[in-house]
Amino acid sequence: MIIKKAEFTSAYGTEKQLPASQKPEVVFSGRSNVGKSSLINKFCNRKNLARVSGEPGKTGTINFYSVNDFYIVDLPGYGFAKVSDKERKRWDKLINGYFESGRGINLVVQLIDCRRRPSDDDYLMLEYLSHHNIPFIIALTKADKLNKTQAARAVSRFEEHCKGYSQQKIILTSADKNVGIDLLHEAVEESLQG
Ligand SMILES: Nc1nc2c(ncn2[C@@H]2O[C@H](COP(=O)(O)OP(=O)(O)OP(=O)(O)O)[C@@H](O)[C@H]2O)c(=O)[nH]1
Ligand SMILES: [Mg+2]
Repeated sequence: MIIKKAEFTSAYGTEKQLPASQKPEVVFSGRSNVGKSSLINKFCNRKNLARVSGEPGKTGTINFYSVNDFYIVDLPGYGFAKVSDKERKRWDKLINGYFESGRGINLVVQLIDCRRRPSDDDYLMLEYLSHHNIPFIIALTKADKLNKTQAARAVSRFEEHCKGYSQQKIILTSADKNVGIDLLHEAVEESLQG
Protein backbone atom coordinates (compact mmCIF):
# COMPACT_ATOMS: atom_id res chain seq x y z
CA MET A 1 0.00 0.00 0.00
CA ILE A 2 1.31 3.44 -0.90
CA ILE A 3 0.40 6.10 1.63
CA LYS A 4 -0.33 9.20 -0.41
CA LYS A 5 -1.96 11.17 2.35
CA ALA A 6 -2.01 10.88 6.13
CA GLU A 7 -3.24 13.69 8.35
CA PHE A 8 -4.88 14.16 11.71
CA THR A 9 -8.56 15.00 11.35
CA SER A 10 -10.04 15.31 14.82
CA ALA A 11 -10.31 13.98 18.38
CA TYR A 12 -13.56 13.05 20.12
CA GLY A 13 -14.00 12.76 23.86
CA THR A 14 -17.69 11.79 24.00
CA GLU A 15 -19.76 9.51 21.81
CA LYS A 16 -22.17 12.36 21.04
CA GLN A 17 -19.42 14.26 19.25
CA LEU A 18 -18.73 11.42 16.81
CA PRO A 19 -19.54 12.43 13.24
CA ALA A 20 -21.57 10.15 10.97
CA SER A 21 -19.45 7.55 9.26
CA GLN A 22 -18.33 8.88 5.88
CA LYS A 23 -15.50 6.67 4.71
CA PRO A 24 -14.30 3.16 5.56
CA GLU A 25 -12.70 3.02 9.00
CA VAL A 26 -9.73 0.94 10.14
CA VAL A 27 -9.50 0.86 13.90
CA PHE A 28 -6.46 0.37 16.14
CA SER A 29 -7.50 -0.99 19.53
CA GLY A 30 -5.64 -2.31 22.54
CA ARG A 31 -4.62 -1.69 26.11
CA SER A 32 -2.86 1.44 27.13
CA ASN A 33 0.83 1.54 26.19
CA VAL A 34 0.61 -1.48 23.87
CA GLY A 35 1.93 0.62 20.96
CA LYS A 36 -1.16 1.76 19.00
CA SER A 37 0.09 5.25 18.18
CA SER A 38 3.58 3.98 17.29
CA LEU A 39 2.17 1.37 14.93
CA ILE A 40 -0.14 3.93 13.30
CA ASN A 41 2.86 6.16 12.65
CA LYS A 42 4.81 3.27 11.13
CA PHE A 43 1.80 2.15 9.12
CA CYS A 44 1.49 5.66 7.66
CA ASN A 45 5.23 6.11 7.30
CA ARG A 46 5.06 9.31 9.33
CA LYS A 47 7.11 10.13 12.40
CA ASN A 48 4.72 12.22 14.47
CA LEU A 49 1.24 11.72 13.14
CA ALA A 50 -0.09 10.03 16.29
CA ARG A 51 1.34 11.10 19.60
CA VAL A 52 3.47 8.44 21.28
CA SER A 53 3.51 8.83 25.02
CA GLY A 54 5.82 7.62 27.72
CA GLU A 55 2.93 7.89 30.13
CA PRO A 56 0.29 5.21 29.67
CA GLY A 57 -3.34 6.24 29.57
CA LYS A 58 -2.68 9.62 28.00
CA THR A 59 -4.79 9.22 24.88
CA GLY A 60 -8.29 9.75 26.29
CA THR A 61 -9.99 10.55 23.01
CA ILE A 62 -10.88 8.70 19.82
CA ASN A 63 -8.56 10.17 17.20
CA PHE A 64 -9.33 10.11 13.49
CA TYR A 65 -6.63 10.24 10.83
CA SER A 66 -7.50 10.71 7.20
CA VAL A 67 -5.33 8.26 5.24
CA ASN A 68 -5.67 7.94 1.44
CA ASP A 69 -9.42 7.33 1.03
CA PHE A 70 -10.14 5.87 4.45
CA TYR A 71 -9.86 6.77 8.13
CA ILE A 72 -7.54 5.27 10.70
CA VAL A 73 -9.17 5.45 14.11
CA ASP A 74 -6.97 5.40 17.23
CA LEU A 75 -9.04 4.26 20.20
CA PRO A 76 -8.04 5.31 23.73
CA GLY A 77 -6.17 2.50 25.45
CA TYR A 78 -7.90 0.46 28.13
CA GLY A 79 -6.71 -1.45 31.17
CA PHE A 80 -4.68 1.33 32.71
CA ALA A 81 -4.79 0.69 36.46
CA LYS A 82 -4.49 4.29 37.65
CA VAL A 83 -7.60 5.51 35.88
CA SER A 84 -10.52 6.67 38.07
CA ASP A 85 -13.93 4.97 38.01
CA LYS A 86 -15.44 8.01 36.41
CA GLU A 87 -12.83 7.97 33.66
CA ARG A 88 -13.33 4.23 33.11
CA LYS A 89 -17.09 4.77 32.70
CA ARG A 90 -16.48 7.54 30.21
CA TRP A 91 -14.20 5.17 28.29
CA ASP A 92 -16.85 2.42 28.22
CA LYS A 93 -19.51 4.81 26.96
CA LEU A 94 -17.20 6.27 24.34
CA ILE A 95 -16.07 2.90 22.97
CA ASN A 96 -19.55 1.36 23.03
CA GLY A 97 -20.92 4.50 21.42
CA TYR A 98 -18.29 4.24 18.71
CA PHE A 99 -18.96 0.59 17.89
CA GLU A 100 -22.72 0.97 18.12
CA SER A 101 -23.13 4.03 15.91
CA GLY A 102 -23.64 1.94 12.76
CA ARG A 103 -20.29 2.83 11.24
CA GLY A 104 -18.50 1.38 8.26
CA ILE A 105 -15.81 -0.48 10.17
CA ASN A 106 -13.79 -2.41 7.61
CA LEU A 107 -11.21 -3.80 9.99
CA VAL A 108 -10.12 -3.68 13.61
CA VAL A 109 -6.44 -4.20 14.32
CA GLN A 110 -6.41 -5.54 17.87
CA LEU A 111 -2.97 -5.00 19.42
CA ILE A 112 -1.49 -7.21 22.14
CA ASP A 113 2.06 -7.08 23.51
CA CYS A 114 3.84 -10.21 22.22
CA ARG A 115 5.58 -10.72 25.58
CA ARG A 116 2.41 -10.93 27.62
CA ARG A 117 -0.67 -13.08 27.61
CA PRO A 118 -3.98 -11.46 26.72
CA SER A 119 -5.44 -9.57 29.72
CA ASP A 120 -9.06 -9.93 30.85
CA ASP A 121 -9.81 -6.69 29.01
CA ASP A 122 -8.15 -8.05 25.85
CA TYR A 123 -10.36 -11.13 26.07
CA LEU A 124 -13.45 -8.92 26.49
CA MET A 125 -12.43 -7.11 23.32
CA LEU A 126 -11.88 -10.38 21.39
CA GLU A 127 -15.24 -11.58 22.64
CA TYR A 128 -16.95 -8.33 21.68
CA LEU A 129 -15.48 -8.24 18.17
CA SER A 130 -16.23 -11.92 17.55
CA HIS A 131 -19.76 -11.66 18.91
CA HIS A 132 -20.59 -8.61 16.77
CA ASN A 133 -19.02 -10.10 13.63
CA ILE A 134 -16.62 -7.19 13.30
CA PRO A 135 -13.73 -8.25 11.05
CA PHE A 136 -10.45 -8.10 12.94
CA ILE A 137 -6.83 -9.19 13.00
CA ILE A 138 -4.46 -9.39 15.93
CA ALA A 139 -1.15 -7.51 15.79
CA LEU A 140 1.38 -8.70 18.34
CA THR A 141 3.49 -5.66 19.20
CA LYS A 142 7.09 -4.93 20.24
CA ALA A 143 8.52 -8.04 18.53
CA ASP A 144 11.96 -6.39 18.69
CA LYS A 145 11.97 -7.32 22.39
CA LEU A 146 12.19 -11.02 21.49
CA ASN A 147 14.69 -13.03 19.50
CA LYS A 148 13.56 -15.07 16.50
CA THR A 149 12.92 -18.29 18.42
CA GLN A 150 11.00 -16.51 21.18
CA ALA A 151 8.97 -14.59 18.59
CA ALA A 152 7.99 -17.78 16.76
CA ARG A 153 6.96 -19.29 20.08
CA ALA A 154 4.95 -16.21 20.96
CA VAL A 155 2.95 -16.53 17.74
CA SER A 156 2.11 -20.20 18.45
CA ARG A 157 1.19 -19.30 22.04
CA PHE A 158 -1.19 -16.60 20.85
CA GLU A 159 -2.72 -18.93 18.28
CA GLU A 160 -3.56 -21.13 21.23
CA HIS A 161 -4.74 -18.25 23.51
CA CYS A 162 -6.98 -16.80 20.82
CA LYS A 163 -8.41 -20.04 19.51
CA GLY A 164 -12.19 -19.77 19.51
CA TYR A 165 -12.27 -16.08 18.51
CA SER A 166 -12.84 -14.96 14.95
CA GLN A 167 -9.63 -13.09 14.10
CA GLN A 168 -8.61 -13.43 10.45
CA LYS A 169 -4.93 -13.66 11.30
CA ILE A 170 -2.22 -12.95 13.85
CA ILE A 171 0.64 -10.74 12.69
CA LEU A 172 3.92 -10.20 14.51
CA THR A 173 4.90 -6.51 14.43
CA SER A 174 7.48 -4.03 15.66
CA ALA A 175 7.10 -0.31 15.18
CA ASP A 176 10.70 0.13 16.27
CA LYS A 177 12.20 -2.37 13.82
CA ASN A 178 9.64 -2.13 11.04
CA VAL A 179 8.41 -5.72 11.38
CA GLY A 180 5.09 -6.84 9.91
CA ILE A 181 4.15 -3.49 8.36
CA ASP A 182 3.83 -4.95 4.84
CA LEU A 183 1.52 -7.65 6.19
CA LEU A 184 -0.56 -5.00 7.96
CA HIS A 185 -0.79 -3.01 4.72
CA GLU A 186 -1.94 -6.13 2.90
CA ALA A 187 -4.59 -6.95 5.49
CA VAL A 188 -5.94 -3.38 5.46
CA GLU A 189 -5.93 -3.26 1.66
CA GLU A 190 -7.88 -6.53 1.51
CA SER A 191 -10.40 -5.22 4.03
CA LEU A 192 -10.96 -2.10 1.95
CA GLN A 193 -11.58 -4.10 -1.22
CA GLY A 194 -13.81 -6.67 0.45
N1 LIG B 1 10.57 -1.69 21.91
C1 LIG B 1 9.46 -1.18 21.37
N2 LIG B 1 8.79 -0.19 22.02
C2 LIG B 1 7.65 0.28 21.46
C3 LIG B 1 7.16 -0.21 20.20
N3 LIG B 1 6.01 0.43 19.92
C4 LIG B 1 5.80 1.31 20.94
N4 LIG B 1 6.77 1.22 21.87
C5 LIG B 1 6.88 2.02 23.12
O1 LIG B 1 5.76 1.76 23.96
C6 LIG B 1 5.31 2.98 24.59
C7 LIG B 1 3.84 3.24 24.27
O2 LIG B 1 3.70 3.47 22.89
P1 LIG B 1 2.42 4.19 22.27
O3 LIG B 1 2.51 4.03 20.78
O4 LIG B 1 2.26 5.55 22.81
O5 LIG B 1 1.25 3.24 22.87
P2 LIG B 1 -0.32 3.49 22.86
O6 LIG B 1 -0.93 2.13 22.75
O7 LIG B 1 -0.69 4.45 21.78
O8 LIG B 1 -0.59 4.09 24.30
P3 LIG B 1 -1.88 4.95 24.82
O9 LIG B 1 -2.14 6.02 23.81
O10 LIG B 1 -1.49 5.45 26.15
O11 LIG B 1 -3.03 3.98 24.90
C8 LIG B 1 6.25 4.08 24.13
O12 LIG B 1 7.25 4.25 25.08
C9 LIG B 1 6.83 3.52 22.81
O13 LIG B 1 8.08 4.02 22.51
C10 LIG B 1 7.92 -1.24 19.54
O14 LIG B 1 7.61 -1.74 18.44
N5 LIG B 1 9.06 -1.68 20.17
MG1 LIG C 1 -1.77 6.26 21.83
